[in-house]
Amino acid sequence: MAYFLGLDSSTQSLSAIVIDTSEGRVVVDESVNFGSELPAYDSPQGVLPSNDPRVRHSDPLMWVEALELLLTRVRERGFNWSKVAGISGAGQQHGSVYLKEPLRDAGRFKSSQSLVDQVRPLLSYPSSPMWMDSSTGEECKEIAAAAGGRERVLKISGSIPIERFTGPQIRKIWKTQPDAYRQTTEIHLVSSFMASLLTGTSAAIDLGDAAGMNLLDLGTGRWNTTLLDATAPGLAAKLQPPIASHTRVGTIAPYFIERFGFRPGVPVIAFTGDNHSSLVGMGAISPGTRLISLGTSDTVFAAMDGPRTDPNGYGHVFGNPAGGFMSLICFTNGSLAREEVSKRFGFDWGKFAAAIQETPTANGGRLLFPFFTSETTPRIPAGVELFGSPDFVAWKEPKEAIRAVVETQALSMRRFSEWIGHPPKQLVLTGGAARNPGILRIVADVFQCPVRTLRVGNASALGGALRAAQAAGGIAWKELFSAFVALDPDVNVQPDPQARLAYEQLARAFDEKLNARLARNV
Ligand code: XUL
Repeated sequence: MAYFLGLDSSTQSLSAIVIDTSEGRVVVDESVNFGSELPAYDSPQGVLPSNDPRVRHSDPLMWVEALELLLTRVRERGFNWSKVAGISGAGQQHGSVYLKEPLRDAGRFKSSQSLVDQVRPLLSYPSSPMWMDSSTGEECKEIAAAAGGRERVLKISGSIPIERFTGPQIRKIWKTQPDAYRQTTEIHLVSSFMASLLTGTSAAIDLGDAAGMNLLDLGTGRWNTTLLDATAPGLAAKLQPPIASHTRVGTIAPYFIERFGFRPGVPVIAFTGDNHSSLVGMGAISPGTRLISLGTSDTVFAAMDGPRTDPNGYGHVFGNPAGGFMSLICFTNGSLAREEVSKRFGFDWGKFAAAIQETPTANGGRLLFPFFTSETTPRIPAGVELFGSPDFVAWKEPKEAIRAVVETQALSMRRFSEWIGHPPKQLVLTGGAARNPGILRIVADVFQCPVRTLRVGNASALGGALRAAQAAGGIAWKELFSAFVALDPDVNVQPDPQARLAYEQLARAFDEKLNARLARNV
């Protein structure tokens, strides 16, 4: 059999891609949107409402229900799940799920009942702190102090203590929900939780995603005792040892065989983080290509030849699921900010694209700090600011505001990715916004670097399918990439040398204003 399934449990949706490796074709490409299709979870953008703007949690049962809905839908559209020979996938990074008991018996989920009803009683804490959460500033300080300082945590784990990372989030649960913490026997990331559902048994966290927890020793690939102790008591017992990303974590559980017609014995390969999976789905597992994913968050990432860390503490080093390391910088206000500005003017994506076409390079010096929610790079509380003409500042120049948000985001990506080293020779973009030619032009001109996109849009779900084909099907990366990862021949945006000067000036203004804002927040 030559069919492999990749899943991507991201912030706003769950997606599935099935590849047919004998024909080199994508045969299923389907998504469930949490906000519009599962309104009962009250999470229009995949996140539960909260009175505190720093607190961001999701309902893990929403992900469970989305899985059932997605598998049902694909089957109803005529695909036969018995064709699938291997499964892997990805989850949004950092989010954690708290279970009362580890899953040991693959047969415990009965196909006569819904999966949601069977998972609900297993949760020791009803919601999952997720990557948009920025409420753990105190916990980060405490962890740094207990572990010998931020620099030491950076050296061990590849990142200073970061609010959204799982370790600080676990510490907060321990401090604020001691009963729930005590009842928890196993903590999962979104990735290992999804894999555990599919196998019916607890899947370990993979080394790639584990690096986003502030708990892993990047050098040894083991949980670090100093960091575990600095985070919460008894934590080691609640985490299985991390595993290499190509590990087979089990086979498909009877529940899915009986309910959806999967073949018994189909291997499930460890799930990883969504950015890690995109690295694979973009065919960039070796150093050389700089990638930008324009999703709910925007991320800039690349495979690395060694674990170099960001001296400013914004960037991260994660495990590369194909071995070695990857760098990553995450900008929380990605699509989130683009959507907010569009909503403000009632613009759809067509009008958004036109606005960029109808406004000039560097926008007469206008800038829009798009921090609709607190930002992680740079670390800054929520607060939107506009700089430019009085009308612009008063939100009376819609087209200019659209261009300004995209230009400011691109300038920020350039400034905060410099530590990766070697200016990129080419940028490959993915994510919904990468279909917008105006955004591609701005990125090419700001970075003064050619910009390409890929033919298959959902790089993270594709990465899951490719990882399944490599690990379960024994197919070489090279073969998989040449069949499935093609640059779009119609998109090759060369930088305009004349834009260089305009953007150098705008970059100086951006740096000045951002430094002033950062100084205010100290
Ligand atoms: C990366 C990060 C986000 C999430 C969302 O560190 O927090 O990119 O993975 O998808």
